[in-house]
Amino acid sequence: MTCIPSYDSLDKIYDPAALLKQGERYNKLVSQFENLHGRKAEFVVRSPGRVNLIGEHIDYCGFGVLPMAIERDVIIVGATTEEDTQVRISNSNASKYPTRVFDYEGKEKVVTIDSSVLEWSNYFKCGYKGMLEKFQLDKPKGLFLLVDGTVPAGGGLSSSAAFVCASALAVVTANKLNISKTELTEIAIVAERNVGVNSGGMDQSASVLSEKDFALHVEFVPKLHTSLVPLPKTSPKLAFIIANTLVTADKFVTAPRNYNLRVVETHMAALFLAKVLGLPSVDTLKEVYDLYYKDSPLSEVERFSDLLAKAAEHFPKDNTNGNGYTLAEVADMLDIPPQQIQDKYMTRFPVETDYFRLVQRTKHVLSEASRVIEFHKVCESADASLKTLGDLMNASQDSCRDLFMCSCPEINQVCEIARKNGAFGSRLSGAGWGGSTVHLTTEDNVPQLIEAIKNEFYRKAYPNITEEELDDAIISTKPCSGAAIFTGF
Ligand code: NG1
Repeated sequence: MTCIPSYDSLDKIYDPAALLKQGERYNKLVSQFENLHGRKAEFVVRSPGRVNLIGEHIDYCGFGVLPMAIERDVIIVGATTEEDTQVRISNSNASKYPTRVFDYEGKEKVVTIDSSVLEWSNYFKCGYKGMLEKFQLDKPKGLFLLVDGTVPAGGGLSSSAAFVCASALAVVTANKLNISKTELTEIAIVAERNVGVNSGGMDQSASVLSEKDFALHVEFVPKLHTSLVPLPKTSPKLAFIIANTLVTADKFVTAPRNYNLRVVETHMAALFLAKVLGLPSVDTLKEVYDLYYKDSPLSEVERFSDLLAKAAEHFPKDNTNGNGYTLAEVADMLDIPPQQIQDKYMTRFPVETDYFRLVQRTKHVLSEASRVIEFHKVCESADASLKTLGDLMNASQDSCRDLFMCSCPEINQVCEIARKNGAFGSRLSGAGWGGSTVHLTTEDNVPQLIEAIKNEFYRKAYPNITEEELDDAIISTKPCSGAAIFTGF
């Protein structure tokens, strides 16, 4: 069993260039904790955000994705008490995230999470509930906690997963429980759904299972499996830039029209394809792919092209000029009463729409899953070409924009500027509809690319933006290590 690593020095976690700043941050937090809670800190845990290099909106369809952990993270400093089972949780940004206190509600319930409100401590509760449901403790330790996050909220870099994973790890550490990295990840994936978003598993996997200097190929079927992906050793060295559009993509608020709707559309597409291809009823497009090509001599990528062609052949023409199918039409296509579709797919996570765009979503998911496989192959080949990787990223962005409709004008604009200024590939990263973009370039081009995006995008879109805000919005990043316990304080 691979346990969560414990590090006594920050250089096992961060890049040398970041050590001074991170050292100051940790010291400040520990003393802030002691002032706030009037007791010594007993543990410090961290879990990072991630940038997704390729494979967008396909994790919940069961297909593999290729993210990497970044330096931005969530740190939790904590201490325990045997006297009660209360959790007292504060945030270093107290004006935005006020202190909350709640109590353990017993083995069955653990804690109530009201997913109808946007409440920062809900993300902690997800990790807390997930862990205590697993371990069924009679009396978990009372907790004093201080949280500090540097992953921008709603920025497409998985601030929520970083927080849920760090929270789960804090609960494990405080109660001296034993858990593997994979178990922690699996629990965090399910636990995060308690806030009301039907999320996939990419973010929690990247946050927990990443390792310094590698990207991560994450597969979900038949079970969670990750492999470290070396990034090409080019000269000049490859570099990634992350540019946050500063358009806040609040997945929680827009879920019924965006995220959760896409999840439902891809389930419907899977049901339809399974039906017309003579397969048993399934939930995901990955199941369709696996079942249909079980004994096929075709290569993985050929299977995707073949399935795309089959989909084009079988989906009926819609009556809405390409806007998609109504619920009644979908029900007809699936031969299932509309109410049954509502009950199964739209009750726990409600959706709001008149049309379901199954053709476009299927095209995106299958072509994107194929691009992930190609990207992975290129990274592992001896003569990996940044141009080929960049082309795949650009194709992913086009597909997100046109077929999955999860881009936005600001993302499109930043990608165009970047491509004109030496990015091999540029795309949105994460759920989209705002948030961050990721750009592949080489180290020598980083300053020029950052300057171009600052001038042509940020200073125009946000004329009052300060230099400090700019430096926070656009960063060069390297693959960082995953969740860890820090003992060197
Ligand atoms: P964000 O919102 O960027 O953290 C979300 C999902 C992922 C994945 C991407 C789209 C959560 C926690 N994460 O990422 O699982 O589906 O969208 O590829 O919901």
